[in-house]
Amino acid sequence: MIMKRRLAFFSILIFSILLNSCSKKNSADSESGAEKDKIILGFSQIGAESAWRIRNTESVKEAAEEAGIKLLYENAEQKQENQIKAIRGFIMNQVDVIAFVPIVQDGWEAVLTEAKEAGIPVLVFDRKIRPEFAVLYSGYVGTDSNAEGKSAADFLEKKYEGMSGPFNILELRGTDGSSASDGRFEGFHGVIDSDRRFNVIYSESGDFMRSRGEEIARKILEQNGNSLKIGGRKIDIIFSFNDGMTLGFLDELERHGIETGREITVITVDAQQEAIDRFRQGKINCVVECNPDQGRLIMTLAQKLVEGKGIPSITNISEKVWTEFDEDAEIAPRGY
Ligand code: GYE
Repeated sequence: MIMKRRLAFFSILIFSILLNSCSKKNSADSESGAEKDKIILGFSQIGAESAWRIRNTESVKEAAEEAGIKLLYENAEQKQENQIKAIRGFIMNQVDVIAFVPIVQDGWEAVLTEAKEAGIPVLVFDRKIRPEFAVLYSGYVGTDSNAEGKSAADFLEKKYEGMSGPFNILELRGTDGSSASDGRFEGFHGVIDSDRRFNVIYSESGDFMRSRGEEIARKILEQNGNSLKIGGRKIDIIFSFNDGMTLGFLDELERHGIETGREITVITVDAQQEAIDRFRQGKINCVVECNPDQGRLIMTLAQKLVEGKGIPSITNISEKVWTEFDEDAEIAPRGY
């Protein structure tokens, strides 16, 4: 498809050169000239697994338009092999710069080596790859997943301060092997594992998907006589690694008349509008923000790379945390 677009672009170019040689220069010609001078950014997105991701993609498209950058966009539909194919396509088409969201941390060495050999700078965007491959790309831009997990644990330490426990935790992980999920896991466990009051008694991956959050809740309720228990033990805390899974899980609990926010503490990550609304209703106790609006940053860094300038090896987006302790805090409308 990219090849076709590239071919189409060259055909238009050749056509306009021919036209130019037999007629006076007109506005169509100068337009194709401007097109030709644009920076071409190949962007491989992982898919549309969550509302967060959909907003993230929009943000990149909007920012490219605004910056006058030509975007070659590929949606990998949650498959790493599609991402590798897309990146190879970008290399073949000799784009000026590549940005991609690595669905998981492993498996990028070969394709990134090819990009490096072709002299095309690469931005690793939103999710990280293994640190040992840092020489293969120009920089990382995105969220700090470790810090997000730690914020969730810090909230628990504050909320349960002075209480003896034990407190049973149900954990909903995102895509295993992704830095977004693994980072949140490490940040969270780095704090709670050394506090004996907290026990994670159930952990499952819902792949960051709302439908999976709902499915997991349904399964647990079915197996435990319609109450939120695991093997007879009551769940006190739900930590879900993204809003999509949280909302799916809470929808299912609500259908069974199970309320959250008082007896059951809920922590979620992302801060999409629906999660903020439930936070306002007292059904979610802590929202750790993960900001999807990273498009402009990508364009600024892409432009620098094309100009041959250096960029920082890590650029983190600033993020907030809202908890029941500051429930009156102003939260700007989220827009997604
Ligand atoms: O939290 C989630 C998603 O990679 C940080 O991916 C991102 C995560 C985000 O689909 O909703």
